[in-house]
Amino acid sequence: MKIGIACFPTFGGSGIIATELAHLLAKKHELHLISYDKPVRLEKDGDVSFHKVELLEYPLFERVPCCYSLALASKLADVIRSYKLDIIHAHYAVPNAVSAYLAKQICKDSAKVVTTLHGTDSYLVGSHPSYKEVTQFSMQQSDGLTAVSEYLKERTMTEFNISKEIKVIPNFVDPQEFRRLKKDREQKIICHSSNFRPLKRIPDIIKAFRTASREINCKLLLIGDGPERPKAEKLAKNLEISDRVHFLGNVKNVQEILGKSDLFLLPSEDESFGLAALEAMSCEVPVVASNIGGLKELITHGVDGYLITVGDVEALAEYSLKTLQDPKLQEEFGKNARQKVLKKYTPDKIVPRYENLYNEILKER
Ligand code: GMT
Repeated sequence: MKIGIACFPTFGGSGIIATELAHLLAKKHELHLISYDKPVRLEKDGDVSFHKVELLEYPLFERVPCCYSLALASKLADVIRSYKLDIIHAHYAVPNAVSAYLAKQICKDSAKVVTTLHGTDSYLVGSHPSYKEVTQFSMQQSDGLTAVSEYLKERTMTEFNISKEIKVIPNFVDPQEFRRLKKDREQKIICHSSNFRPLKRIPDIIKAFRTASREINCKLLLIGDGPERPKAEKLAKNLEISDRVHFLGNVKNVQEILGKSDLFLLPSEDESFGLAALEAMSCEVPVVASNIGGLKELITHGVDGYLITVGDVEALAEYSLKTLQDPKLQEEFGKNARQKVLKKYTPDKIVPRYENLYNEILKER
């Protein structure tokens, strides 16, 4: 098969999954990745051809940033024609699925479109009145539509009134890459990684860490960057724990930190899947997370982590301490987490599901 993947190249989970999927599919198929920049996890001299979407800078577009959707559609059409693609797989509906639809029309239906919804593209950005109509249309027009969790499927069906079947294909992680590493210090490491948006509730993590750090020798590693970071740095300073809270910014090899961590915190308000938690689980790291969305499908309370009510900082601290003060429990949860990953979330379990979907759609052609 000849497959084109359109995604965001940034540190977010959708871009990561799209890029990893491209690499894995490239073992059997011809793969093209189309975006405005090289995605973080795209190997330099790998087997995936990268096609950069060039943007025209024009004064008229300054306050009307419509040019990316159009440039992406043109680039997709160009790649479909030049390489005779069978499938365009759009990760994140806005604008990727919309551009893919346009490209398909330009190329007179010669390639089929699969859209994978990752969460915020559906219920946050996509459901905004300015985008809802066009997002709904692009979902409905996709030849195949997938969501990364049951939660996202249900929510999309309710909010968008979609009649098209949405297949749930969860995210995956490479257990060879994301594994336990040897730690050289006794100090406990609590970890979090995200794009530091308000819905990630970084202040809850910092406050819970302060409580935990009064009882045990630990440090907090915060991976990622985003709008909440300056506020979070200020909070750590005000709480006088700056010496133990480390802001690492965007990190390329996140597995090197996760592999040595003892606990992962994800107290988000919303999370369609929680890829960051899955990566931690693969490294045998127990997760304390909110009892919401895709996290409820991923984590089993009292087996491989704990689930708390959103905003319950006390419970976040309590469960963190409970895990870290009991090495046996920490190890048991970590092992259970890894087992779950191996059973349900490895590439060999997930990638064929996308291939089957492509094949089903192409059969109808
Ligand atoms: O968390 C974000 O805001 C980034 C966003 C993205 O597009 O990368 O993440 C979404 O997709 C990830 C990959 O499928 C999921 O693991 C995240 O749960 C989801 N984020 C939200 O639903 C908030």
